[in-house]
Parts: sequence; structure tokens; C-alpha cells
Amino acid sequence: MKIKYTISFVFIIAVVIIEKESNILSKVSDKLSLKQTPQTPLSWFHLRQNVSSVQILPEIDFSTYLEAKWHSKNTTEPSAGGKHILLLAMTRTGSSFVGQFFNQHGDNMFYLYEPLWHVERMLTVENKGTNASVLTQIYRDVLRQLFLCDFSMLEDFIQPPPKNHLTVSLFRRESSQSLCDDPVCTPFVRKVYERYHCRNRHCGPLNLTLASQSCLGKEHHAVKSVRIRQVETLRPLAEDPRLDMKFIQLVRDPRAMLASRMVAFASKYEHWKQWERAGDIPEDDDEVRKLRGNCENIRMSAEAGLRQPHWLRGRYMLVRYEDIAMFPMRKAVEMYRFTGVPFTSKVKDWILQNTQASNPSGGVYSTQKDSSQQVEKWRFNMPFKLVQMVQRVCGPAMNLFGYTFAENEEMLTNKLISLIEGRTFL
Ligand SMILES: *[C@@H]1O[C@H](CO)[C@@H](O)[C@H](O)[C@H]1NC(C)=O
Ligand SMILES: *[C@@H]1O[C@H](CO)[C@@H](O)[C@H](O)[C@H]1NC(C)=O
Ligand SMILES: *[C@@H]1O[C@H](CO)[C@@H](O)[C@H](O)[C@H]1NC(C)=O
Ligand SMILES: CC(=O)N[C@H]1CO[C@H](CO)[C@@H](O)[C@@H]1O
Repeated sequence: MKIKYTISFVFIIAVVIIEKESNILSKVSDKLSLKQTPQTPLSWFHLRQNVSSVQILPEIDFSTYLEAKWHSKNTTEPSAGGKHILLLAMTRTGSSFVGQFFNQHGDNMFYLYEPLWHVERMLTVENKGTNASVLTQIYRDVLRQLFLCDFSMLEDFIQPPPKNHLTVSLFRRESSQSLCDDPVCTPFVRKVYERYHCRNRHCGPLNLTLASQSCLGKEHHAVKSVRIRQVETLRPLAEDPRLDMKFIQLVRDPRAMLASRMVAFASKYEHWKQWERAGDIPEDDDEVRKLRGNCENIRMSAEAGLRQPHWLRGRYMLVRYEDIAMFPMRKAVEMYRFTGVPFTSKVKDWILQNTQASNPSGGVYSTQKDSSQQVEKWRFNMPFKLVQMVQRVCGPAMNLFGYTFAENEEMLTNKLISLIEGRTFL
């Protein structure tokens, strides 16, 4: 398998490059010959810079390539009993809030907030058209390395590239407590690094070697990501003997998600207003298609998880945003019980502090009564026609997660009827 990929890799590069400048070819083949000697680490980042000028990036199976690159490397075994928690979500499902349940755990948890942001940025924003299945494999491999406390693969995607494993560009470093605690928070020297304020302190640039050491010193590891579409693509992680994976998938009523998106990205939905007046929103509209795709993705992922195939048994939990908003403490305790990581008083205190109505920063997650009103607030702002559209497009997902269809306008706006069915998922 590996040999096959290596060959196609060389072949693709060769074919494209023969048509281009031959001096690039000699440089690249020099690089590729290094691959036979794993002692000499090959920087994929530099190789990419060299080949990207001939635009072959989407053709290459970088995942296999990177796997070969890291295969020769020995990674320390995680401590026995250590758990590896992956919080999977879509945007606007409250995943940052739920991520805090783990971020706030204390000294024995290493939490990373959206590390795959860098990968997505490099491979889909800057190199549009990267093959989706390749992207999926890279996400999986980067995640695996991060769970094993190896940051070197992620480093290949951070821009500008870290120098001597130092970077000021890690996305939302301050959202990871472990990257802001001693000893990873090194003294900050120059004003330039001010954006690395970690709560009340300033830290110097992030030393990824230090981060890795800190990571290895912690028993449990958690990562939050909104970039994984299907839990099934992570089967190799679940089967990796070095990891004890626990997947928590967070879902939310798609009608509420759309309502929230329409506020946050108003301009994208501007043209819907005209259709709304004229009649129905066409189903081939880009945003409608995206919505359908997202709903189907979540549904398929959740169905796979709930089916509990042998490799996922005891490793998958489905959680609804609405249940967390209404019963944050109960759900947090349940999640901890599921992961097998002890619930700490630190987490408890954080949840108490951040879910009280008296605390203005509580936002949507205020007291239970407020929360249940909050979570269904969208019903009173959303035109029924739009609600119908979401129900048509996302029906199967809504059925699976227990979100009741509003059959008419009266039902939609009747406060006495809840559109969230009480439901337990395993
Ligand atoms: C990797 O680990 C194995 C077993 O622990 C050991 O025999 C081998 O020498 C190590 N290789 C390197 C490159 O450190
Ligand atoms: C992506 O690449 C894989 C092999 O790496 C190939 O089988 C698949 O057809 C490609 N998909 C697209 C959409 O190009
Ligand atoms: C980063 O931390 C490691 C481990 O403590 C240290 O050896 C290295 O010198 C640090 N790098 C820089 C550039 O300070
Ligand atoms: C753009 C460019 O030329 N990038 C790299 C190509 O590979 C050489 C050899 O490793 C590097 O020195 C360049 O930086």
C-alpha cells in the first residue's frame, strides 16, 4: 500500500513537473530520494512550497505521505488509564462552551481548541479544491499525533511556519488552559506578543516542544473540533492501542442553527428575503444545499455512532445542545461518567459560575427556566416558510435527534408546546 502511494506520488509529481521547469524536478526528486532514509526528516512544508507553484496539491495523497514521514518516529505510550476525548460538533452548537467542561478540568487534562483550523486553512482556503477524502485523512492523522502529544505534524500547517518550534500563530492558544499554564507560558518579552494574553497573563511565543512535554505529563487529553464530518473516518484512532478514545458528538436543532447563522452571517441570507416574499426558497440554492449536506452528514455520523459497531462500543456519546443548555451540570456529569475521567470540583465551580442568570456572561446558558426559553427563542423570530424548508431538508436528522416538526404557524409559536422531545441516547 505504502509503496503504491509512494510510486503514485512520484509519478504525479513527475508528470506535472516534466511540463514545467526541470530544475524544480531535480529539487523535488532530491527531496523524494531522502524519503528512503527515514533518519533524515523531510519537511513536507518545504516540499509543498516547492511543488505548489505547479498546482498539483489536490492530486497528492499527503496523508499517506505524512504517515510515512512520521512512521519512523517512536511515540511515548500514554499513561495507563488516560482517556482521549474528542468533542465533535458543527459550528453554532455550543461546542466552545462544552469544550470548557474539559478545559476547566484541572492539572491532569491537556485540552486543545480547534487545532485543525490550521489544516483546514492551508488545504481548503489557500489551496482550494483539496480532495475531501485526502483532507479527512489528514485531519485524522493530525488528530492522532496530537493525542499522542506530537505537535510536529501540526507544525507543518501553521503559518508562518514555526521557527525552532516557536510560534506566535497558534489559533486561539488562549482557549487552551494547558497552553497558558506554567511552564508552557514562558515570560513575555516584547509587545509584539501581546495577543497571547492568557486570561490575566501574558505569555511569550508558544514553544511547541514545551507544549508537547506538558502534554506528555498529563493523564487525559481532549480536543474540540468542528471540522470532522463523520465519526467513522476516525475508526483508526478508536483502534489505535495507544489511545483510549471517547467521542462526544454535539448536535442541535437545525432550525435554531439556521436562525443563529442568519443573525451571524446576515449578508449570506439577504437574497432569501426576496424569495420569501415571492414564494419558496429554491432547493438548489447554495445555502439550502449546504444545509441539507450538513444535516445529512450529522445524521449519518450519529447513526453510525448510535449503531455502536464493535470498534465504537462504549466510545460514542450523542449530546444535544438543548439538553446542555437546560441541564448543564447534569449533562457535564454524564459526559464525565461516559469518558471515565473523574469529575472535578473545578469543573463544577466553572459551570456554576457560568450558568447563573445573575452572571451576564452566562448568555444563552443561564438558569434552567431561562435556558429552556432561550433554546426555543428562534421559534418566535423565524418565518414559518423557512421553518418548513428546514424541516423538509433536515427531516431525517430531526427525527433521529427528537426535534418535533412544527405543523403550522400556530404550533410554531405556541409556547405551551415544546418542539424538543425528551430523549435519551444510550
Ligand atoms: C522504537 O522503539 C522500539 C521499542 O521500544 C525500540 O526497539 C527502537 O529502537 C526505537 N526506535 C527508535 C528510532 O528510537
Ligand atoms: C480523492 O482521492 C482519492 C484517492 O486518493 C480518490 O479515490 C477519489 O476518487 C478522489 N476524490 C475526488 C472527489 O477527486
Ligand atoms: C523550547 O523548550 C525546550 C524544552 O524546554 C527548550 O529545550 C528549547 O530551548 C525551547 N526553545 C526555545 C527556542 O526557547
Ligand atoms: C519555495 C522554495 O523554494 N521552497 C523550498 C524548496 O526546497 C528547498 C530545499 O529544501 C528549500 O530551501 C526551499 O525553501
